[in-house]
Amino acid sequence: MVDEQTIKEAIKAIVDHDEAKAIEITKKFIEAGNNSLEIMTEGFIPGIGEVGDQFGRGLLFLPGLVQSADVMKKVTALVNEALPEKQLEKPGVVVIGTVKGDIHDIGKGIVVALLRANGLVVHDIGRDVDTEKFIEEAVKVEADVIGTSTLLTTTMGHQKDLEKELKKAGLRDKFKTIVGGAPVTGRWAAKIGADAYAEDAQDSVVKIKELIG
Ligand code: B1M
Repeated sequence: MVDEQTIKEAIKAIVDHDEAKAIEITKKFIEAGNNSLEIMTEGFIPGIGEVGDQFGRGLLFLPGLVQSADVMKKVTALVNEALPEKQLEKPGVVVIGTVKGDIHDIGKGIVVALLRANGLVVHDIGRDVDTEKFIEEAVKVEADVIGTSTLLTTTMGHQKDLEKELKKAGLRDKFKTIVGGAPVTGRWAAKIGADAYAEDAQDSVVKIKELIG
């Protein structure tokens, strides 16, 4: 449980791209023995959401967005490092990346960290990733699940391309697929034929465990 004051300060630190303050809040929160993910979901994610709203309404320009994103990356690294780890007897293998044309990777980074913390073996192949690369990597590491993230409406179509390319290669039954990202919905997942949709990092752990059985 994060107190109101800390939530307000965390949101402000991201909006003001105040790196020192954001790091101070994160360290204090973690050192007090709290679950690091709480400050992320209750403070920093709403903070970057506010930045995105301001950008979308033309109240903030790209340099401001970039600076807030940089602070977000720093605190995400601290939060991810502090996640407690679980061991699984037979861990599932997941290949994950952000689709071609999209460089947003903060949310994917949180998903990756939480999956690893829950004992899954995760191959993070980065951002701006070609559809072919997802398939190549999944075959190479004998993945159970391929996960694609996208934040742009203009790049969502690459999640559909993956389904098509898997079918074309005769590999659709070999892997389960999961899609996520701010513009993605369960309806979109069903429409393109993905096996699952996850709303956030916690949901991705639940859904991937269900997929792996
Ligand atoms: Co950009 N951006 N951005 N941006 N950016 C958005 C997405 C936007 C909505 C802002 C806006 O206009 N209001 C808008 C997209 C509009 C649209 O497509 N409809 C936008 C735009 C337009 C752009 C540029 C085109 C701007 C420009 O250059 N003119 C450009 C695109 C560059 C490109 O990709 N080719 C751009 C660039 C950037 C930065 C580089 C400055 C930076 C990204 C830095 C980085 O990621 N390394 C950035 C940021 C930070 C944002 C916003 C503000 C925040 C995104 C974020 O990190 N959210 C965003 C506005 C917003 O989302 N409100 C915006 C926090 C993160 C924890 O949430 O990523 O949703 P999210 O991840 C969640 C869930 O979605 C889910 O779990 C995560 C954790 O809870 N999830 C998954 C995500 N992936 C998953 C995968 C799964 C399962 C769950 O399974 C596989």
